[in-house]
Amino acid sequence: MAALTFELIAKDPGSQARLGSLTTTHGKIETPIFMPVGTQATVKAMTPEELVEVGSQIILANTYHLYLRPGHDLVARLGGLHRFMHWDRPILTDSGGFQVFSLGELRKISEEGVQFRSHIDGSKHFISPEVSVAIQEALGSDIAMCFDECPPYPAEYDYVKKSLELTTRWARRCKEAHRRPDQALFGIVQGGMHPELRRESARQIIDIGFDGYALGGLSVGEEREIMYDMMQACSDILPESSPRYIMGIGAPEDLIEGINAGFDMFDCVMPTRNARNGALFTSTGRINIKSAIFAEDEGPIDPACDCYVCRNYSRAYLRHLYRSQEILASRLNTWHNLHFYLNLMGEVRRAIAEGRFAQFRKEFYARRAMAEP
Ligand code: PRF
Ligand code: ZN
Repeated sequence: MAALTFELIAKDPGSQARLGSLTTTHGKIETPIFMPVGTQATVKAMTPEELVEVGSQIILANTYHLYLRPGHDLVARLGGLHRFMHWDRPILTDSGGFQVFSLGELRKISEEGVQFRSHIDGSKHFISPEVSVAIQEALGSDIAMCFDECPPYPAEYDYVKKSLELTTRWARRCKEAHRRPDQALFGIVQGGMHPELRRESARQIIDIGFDGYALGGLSVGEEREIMYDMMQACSDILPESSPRYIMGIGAPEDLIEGINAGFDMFDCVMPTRNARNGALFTSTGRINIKSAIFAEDEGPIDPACDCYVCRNYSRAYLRHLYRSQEILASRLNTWHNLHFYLNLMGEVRRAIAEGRFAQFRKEFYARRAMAEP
């Protein structure tokens, strides 16, 4: 059995949006899909049962963090990541590339790999494409990602060109090092904010051949329009028969634009991190629950939401919990935000299945009084 199969179920007539079904070792997921981020083998504030309750089908975990603590060998000895964290559905692991590059001063890049110091205790480490693959195999995720270099923004054309070529050489090494027949491996397209470099990177990564393709290096400080242009630059080059993933994206409107450009998978800390800061998503836009205007508001976060939180708690109570720094504030806010994201993906899938995604996208912006990009 292949580690991964992707079935294209429908294509929207008025856009590039696709409806698909992705089968992994730990089961099937429907696409387009949002993957909640569980960096440390936990989606902060939620049990796995609660993640299922809000509609999660697949989650993301991070190689860098789990390598440093508790260690991938320990996780392997305890039966792998699924068993360790009590999550028996699909898991995608990011390769550590992006996380290591975010360390700034603490890292050094060479052809061989990246040397860095731990953000936890300052100890010295080295991750190469081979090491990243070995860690992800030990963790036992369903989908592993290639080890890539995410160039900073802004960056010079020549730097970005050299960087994408390094990412290609690393991708080849990842594919050669990858052994687990029950784990899929995705390639990552880089190329900064230059459409021709994006296309060049995409061609090189496709040439090597992977189970799926991701866009890295987006949402690193560039304007939204530029990010959307990069999605468009790659979408007609990527093979139609493979799943396409945009890494670390984004706000609800970024997901809509990614789907509109033909992408299938997304992940971002935004719903979970924002929740812990009191920023909540609604069908008409974002609110901050700490605002005084909610002090005596008996209504739910979003009258259009049917989640457990919106059915049972008022804005006034949630504001009180947040201001009192109660643990329940993080739990309930995360619950609602994840439900919001996953429900949005469900609505998107229904719209594509019925051939009305273009109309859905228009209404999405109209509800928020936002201009369409
Ligand atoms: N590479 C990897 N993971 C990532 C990114 C990347 O470029 C991004 C950029 N948005 C998020 N996560 N490996
Ligand atoms: Zn809700």
